[in-house]
Amino acid sequence: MSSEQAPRVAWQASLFDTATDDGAVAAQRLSFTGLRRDWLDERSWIDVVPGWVTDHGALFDRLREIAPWQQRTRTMWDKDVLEPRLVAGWQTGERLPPEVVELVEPLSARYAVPIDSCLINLYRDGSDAVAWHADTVRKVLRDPLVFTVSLGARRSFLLRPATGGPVARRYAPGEGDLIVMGGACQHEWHHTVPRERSASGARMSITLRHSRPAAGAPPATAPSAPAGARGTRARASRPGP
Ligand SMILES: O=C(O)CCC(=O)C(=O)O
Repeated sequence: MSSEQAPRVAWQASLFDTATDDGAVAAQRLSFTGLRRDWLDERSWIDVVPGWVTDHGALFDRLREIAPWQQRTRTMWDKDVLEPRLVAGWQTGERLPPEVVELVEPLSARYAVPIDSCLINLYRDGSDAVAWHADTVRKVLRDPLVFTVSLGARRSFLLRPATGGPVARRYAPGEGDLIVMGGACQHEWHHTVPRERSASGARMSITLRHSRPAAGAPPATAPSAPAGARGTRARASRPGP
């Protein structure tokens, strides 16, 4: 899918930006002052920064235009099916767009991790979704951090223990919010963006990850995932989450 074929979606992105010519709003851009940490249990946490990207509409439009979108397939019950979302990624070492580099730098500095992976997901409408899973980076790193910047319409982002059971936490990120999953989240918890008939338009999530440990972290001996924890099995020429 080339940039001439930027996906058409129902989201008039730039109408939703907070005016960045206002000095106070400009100061909030990529600032961590509104950060809240929610503990899921004694080992896993979620950081939330509402409205971290103030000009989220413009960023949505730009990435919709320039990202190398792909329709991936996944194997389910021995059949190849289309993944219900579009995904764009950059190989390790490939130059990220400056609009993404701008997000990576403050996150890398605050959380003391070398971010080296970026995948962007486009949920075109409420029928696009991602099933319960934990990110595969857990297999190579102990307690990886996963950063997600949500642009566009708000969608449910749910968490439950990897061993199953009811939804334990609900968020509704969109419009520039930042969510960071940390601690043992990828080992002991699962997350999902479910189908949502009432979704008000398209949502894009920029997911950023690291493949080397955080500064001062214990050695990267990844604990084995609890029973029931499994990764997604999407296939594409670019790396998965
Ligand atoms: O879109 C999101 O917020 C979640 C994406 C995700 O979990 C993934 O791609 O592994």
